[in-house]
Amino acid sequence: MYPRVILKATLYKKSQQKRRTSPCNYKERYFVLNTEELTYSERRPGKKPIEKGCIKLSDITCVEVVRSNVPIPCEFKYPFQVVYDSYYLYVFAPDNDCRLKWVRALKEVTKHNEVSLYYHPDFWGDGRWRCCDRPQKQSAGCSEYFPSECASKKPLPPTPDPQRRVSTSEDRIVVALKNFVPQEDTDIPLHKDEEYVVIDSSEPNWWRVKDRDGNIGTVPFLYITEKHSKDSFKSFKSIEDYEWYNKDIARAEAEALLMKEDKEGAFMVRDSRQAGVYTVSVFTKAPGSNGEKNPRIKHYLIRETEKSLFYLAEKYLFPSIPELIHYHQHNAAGLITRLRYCVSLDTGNGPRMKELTSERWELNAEEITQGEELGSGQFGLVFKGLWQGQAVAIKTIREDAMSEEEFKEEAEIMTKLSHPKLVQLYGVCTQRSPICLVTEFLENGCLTDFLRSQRGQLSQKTLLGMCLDISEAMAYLESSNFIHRDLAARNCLVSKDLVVKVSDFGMTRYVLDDQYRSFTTKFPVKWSSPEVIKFSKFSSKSDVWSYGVLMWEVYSEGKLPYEYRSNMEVVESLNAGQRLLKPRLCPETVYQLMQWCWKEKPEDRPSFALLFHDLASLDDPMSPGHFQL
Ligand code: 4IP
Repeated sequence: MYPRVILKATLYKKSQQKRRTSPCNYKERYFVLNTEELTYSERRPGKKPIEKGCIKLSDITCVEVVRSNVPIPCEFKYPFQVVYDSYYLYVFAPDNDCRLKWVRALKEVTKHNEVSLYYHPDFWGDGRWRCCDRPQKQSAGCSEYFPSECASKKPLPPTPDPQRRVSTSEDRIVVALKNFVPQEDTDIPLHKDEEYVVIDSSEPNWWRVKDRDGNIGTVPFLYITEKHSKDSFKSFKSIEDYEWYNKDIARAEAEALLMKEDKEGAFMVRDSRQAGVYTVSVFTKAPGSNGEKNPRIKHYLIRETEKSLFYLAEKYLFPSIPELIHYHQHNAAGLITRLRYCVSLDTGNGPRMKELTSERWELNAEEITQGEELGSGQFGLVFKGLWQGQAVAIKTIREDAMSEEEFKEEAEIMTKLSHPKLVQLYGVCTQRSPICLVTEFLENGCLTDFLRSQRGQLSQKTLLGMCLDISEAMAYLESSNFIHRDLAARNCLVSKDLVVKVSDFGMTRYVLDDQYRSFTTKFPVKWSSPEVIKFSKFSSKSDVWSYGVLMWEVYSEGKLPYEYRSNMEVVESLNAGQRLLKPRLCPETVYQLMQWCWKEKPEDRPSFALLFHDLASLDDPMSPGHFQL
């Protein structure tokens, strides 16, 4: 009897590189799964298919989706893995439905095999498992493997209890830093500021969590942060236990304390003149609609509905005052500003600003040793230094150069962004003055200076390799929904092994210099896309435009784009459809990619994943490094 065909489709596969010298490539293959084997063939128009590989189902020990944020250099972007005889076959489906269909079918036909107990959820590449960093390809997996569909199926959500309690006191709680839209069946959505219980944190990039309705699923680690018990209103009994509450402070005294602090969003909760009622007093410098003087203190009465729910300026209702304050610490929602800092009267020492939590991006000043000056950056002087035994760059922040409060809000996300081609932000030290950012140190400094110093000595391979490194980092930022906003050679650094890394991502949002913010002298017009120049509309596609200019800088060996033209002249020439000319060293194929980046409409420009793929295909396939997943 012939085996019965279960599934067939055209998919992509990555070569398995069974031998040390096997090339790394991605090929379109026609896959057929029948009741005995999985085969893949090359199909050529008008010719008989040529079988290229055949895997006996009885040899398969694991079939699972691959979870990765590495850019995928082929047209199909949904990877899954078939492990057999200690080989790893990576197959790429065109969409998630197709991928799950194959994974389910393969799991079903192999569920009685002697399967693995553990597997690697991410790719093997660059000599390590991306999921657990182990350097041996044959090392045991780092995540539990569920051989059949039902074993990994999501449990039915429990009936929500009347209190809608998310957790018990022993649970590990995380809070969503951002909204997250599920990308796969096994993901659940995240809603900013909501709490989730951690179920499994063994995978570094994707944690399994439970939401308040009992749904369990995976979410990106980057988007969540552990909740500090100190921050939890559930562990407090009375309003008097909170740092933001000041008993027995009159309105005038509260105003004086807050004015002295002089920080946007500094606030306190105090007793109102009406007995049993509380007031929130907030400091602001925001312009008022009625010509109110600046800076000033706004006072909001905490009101109560008939059903004993509390609210402030707008009717966002909360069962308790601590929950109300917690919400407005994250959302202005009708207030003049978000409640950023609580100020309390500390008898003996005068007013004291209290941070709500000891953030994990906050570095201990005593562990940082400052060394020689390296130069001056956007916010102040940069020094070489030592932190935890490693060389670091210390970027000091001049007083009034940075919007510190806004930066701190995003600092945790930025420290979590981690990729071999991104300059790692280790943390921030706010205990010293001036405050400083501590980042990875790269020996060869800024890319512009490096290109200029090496003029005439850089090979085509090196130039292309630099562009590839940057596109890889940017593909990672793109997949993390993070916009750089100031991508240029001056914001890239070069390591001692000539790896180029992208730095200062997202930092322009915190620049307080008006010349920078208001599109005048310091605004990087020459790197900006038309929609940024016209409407300040930043996106990953506006980063792609800047990337085109950055490629031009690389192939011009560090020249200034539109060298002798003013910003105004550049804008006029762009409006007239003109673009930068091909640098002498730039091959036609690379220039075509630059021109693609400079399409007028953002949607006509390529994604970074595609740019990475196209650049990789121009590279020498035998070269180590760039092609490896
Ligand atoms: C080949 O590269 C193809 O990618 C093969 O895939 C692959 O075999 C070979 O890997 C790889 O060397 P070239 O076409 O450039 O020679 P396919 O057979 O689908 O064409 P796998 O084993 O991945 O099917 P090695 O490691 O088997 O050499």
